[in-house]
Amino acid sequence: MYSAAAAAASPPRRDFISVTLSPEEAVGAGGYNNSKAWRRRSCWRKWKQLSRLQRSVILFLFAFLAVCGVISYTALGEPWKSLTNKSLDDQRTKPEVPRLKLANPAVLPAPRKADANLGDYPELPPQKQPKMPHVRRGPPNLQIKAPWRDVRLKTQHDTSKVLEEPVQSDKEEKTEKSVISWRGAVIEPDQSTEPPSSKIKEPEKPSSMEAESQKEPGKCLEPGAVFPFAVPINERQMAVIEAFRHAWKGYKDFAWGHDELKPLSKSYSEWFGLGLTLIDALDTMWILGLKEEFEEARKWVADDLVFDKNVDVNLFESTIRILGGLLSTYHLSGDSLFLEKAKDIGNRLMPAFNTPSKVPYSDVNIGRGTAHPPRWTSDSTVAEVTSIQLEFRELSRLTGDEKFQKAADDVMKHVHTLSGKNDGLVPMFINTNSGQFTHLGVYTLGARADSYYEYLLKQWIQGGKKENELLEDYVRAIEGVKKHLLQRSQPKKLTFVGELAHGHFSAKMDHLVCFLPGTLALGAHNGLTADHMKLAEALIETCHQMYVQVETGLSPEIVHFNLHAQKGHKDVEIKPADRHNLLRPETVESLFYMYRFTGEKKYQDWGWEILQNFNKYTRVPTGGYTSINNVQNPSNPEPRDKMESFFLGETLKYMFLLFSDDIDLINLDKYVFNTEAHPLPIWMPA
Ligand code: DMJ
Repeated sequence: MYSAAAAAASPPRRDFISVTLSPEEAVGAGGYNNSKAWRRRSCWRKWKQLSRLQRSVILFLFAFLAVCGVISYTALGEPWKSLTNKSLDDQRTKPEVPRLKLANPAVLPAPRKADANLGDYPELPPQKQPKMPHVRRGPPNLQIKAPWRDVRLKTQHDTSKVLEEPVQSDKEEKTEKSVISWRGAVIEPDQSTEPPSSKIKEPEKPSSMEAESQKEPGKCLEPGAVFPFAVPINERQMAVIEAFRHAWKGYKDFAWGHDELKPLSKSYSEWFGLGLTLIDALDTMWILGLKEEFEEARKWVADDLVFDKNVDVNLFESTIRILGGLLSTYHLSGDSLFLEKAKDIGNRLMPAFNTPSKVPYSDVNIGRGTAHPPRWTSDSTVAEVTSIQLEFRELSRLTGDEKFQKAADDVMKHVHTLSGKNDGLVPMFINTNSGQFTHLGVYTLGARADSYYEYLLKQWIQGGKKENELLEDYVRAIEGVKKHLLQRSQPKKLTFVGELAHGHFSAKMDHLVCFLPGTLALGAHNGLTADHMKLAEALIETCHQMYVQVETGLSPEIVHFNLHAQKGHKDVEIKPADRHNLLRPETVESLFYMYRFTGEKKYQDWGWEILQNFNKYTRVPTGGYTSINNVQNPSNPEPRDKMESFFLGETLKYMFLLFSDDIDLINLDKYVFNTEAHPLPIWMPA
């Protein structure tokens, strides 16, 4: 959802007037004289020497600072009240938690979504992995024994581009320390929020639909049960399983229990310190039928996953990856361990909603129960606060505790009423104090806004298509996209979704926008008009072209489309800062929906090409796949040494489902995928 490259693009122009005092002026012509009267006269003389413009600017600056001071004093009033002696003591005495390194706030005043992981965050220096007893080195075991499906993988011919020398591990940075703070003020949890240990009601019995689905093949099976695929898996699915096992081998060997694998330096990086890749991958292993791997991972969750940690997590990222991953794994496996863990993290995330507006803060300390926005702003990202609802609503349904759903639904109801939209399109930021949109006038379907649109439709589907406001907002927004953001490129006349900034159209499209064809197709499948499907077909062709028009056959993070035909120019142009590929899933995700709903084989073929190219340019022989820096250079794609958790959580899962001809393998009339590809059940009418 977040693109640091996008955020870093076009830093604001900084105008300033410099006032230079020469050394002579500074000490006075007659040498140094420190008397008060002299200093007063000297200052006055310097002031008089300034031009009228310089004096006006200085006076204006003073006036501006004074006004800012008054405003922030007012705005900070509430949080400052919560600054207690105890929390200050904590600040002084307790060890502080590592925090994300801040981008230069003066240049990038907005909150960052950390998922881009573009090297801005402190990473632990590569460490020698303690040898885990269960770590299996050597060739992966390619055979899965009964009672699970017997997957005998032909060893895929490794066409990998050899990613020869391990790159230098990222610059080692000392982690910046901080206590949970908002501009220096410690924010205490609202007393009304239940502490993590609060008693939660017994899980609800599975809904009638779940009960029904448990009788069916491939649905909500008991752990350890055979996963009976109605349709035998095919060669392409086997290739996905092989890719998954290769990625998993790297994770197991070098990053077990840590957030992300660094496959080249054979180490890992921590973001939240919660085994992110492992949790994100749980339901993929279940769906792919990798029982052995699943059981090992389950054991880690049971024995080692602890949320009682003094660590800041991003509300959105931990909701979609951790809470979403645990909930879907609970549904697929029926194993209550995952529901217990889901309740635990869900409770620990709740302090984020304790804001004046109820629009949640971006960050929560899950050990302390405190929450805060980024240090340099009280804004949250619109996509982040509106893309946590599927998970919190499902948690309420399962636990019978409505507080999760209420907090999440309140945000949507509030956003529904807000002004500042443009034909249903929303700005990218929202203020947690006022609850109003900020940075008005900029509209994108990419970073910081994308999954707002996705979750409007998906919540409506999850809730049984009854919540009309969600549908209205979704349909209006798609009309807004058509009216303001659609254009056609040259020479191929590809339909693409650009961006609008204060009335100016930009032909820029993030790869993230490639979720949209899939979402449009899902809407059409659920009864929305046929023109949504037509648009989906046009846009998935465009996303496909974002791969095939590039030298490696892999899409960059961002493209710019040519609006005018120029000899020798393709539709897609790539700026040097945008030519990385993070193994993102969005195009494969949309290909999956398109194939499910149309049955057109070309979508499978397009996905197959992408898998081949991931194998060719991003596969690391010793295990794992890596993000790359340059999709335009097949002879050196410049590996980045990072395997994002969504490669296992999303990309490979959608690949496997795309190549399947079994519509009951996560039936889209029974499950809705969260934005991290974790399937959650659609609620049946009571
Ligand atoms: C994932 O974390 C989610 O799909 C999110 O919605 C967008 N960013 C990444 C994948 O690109």
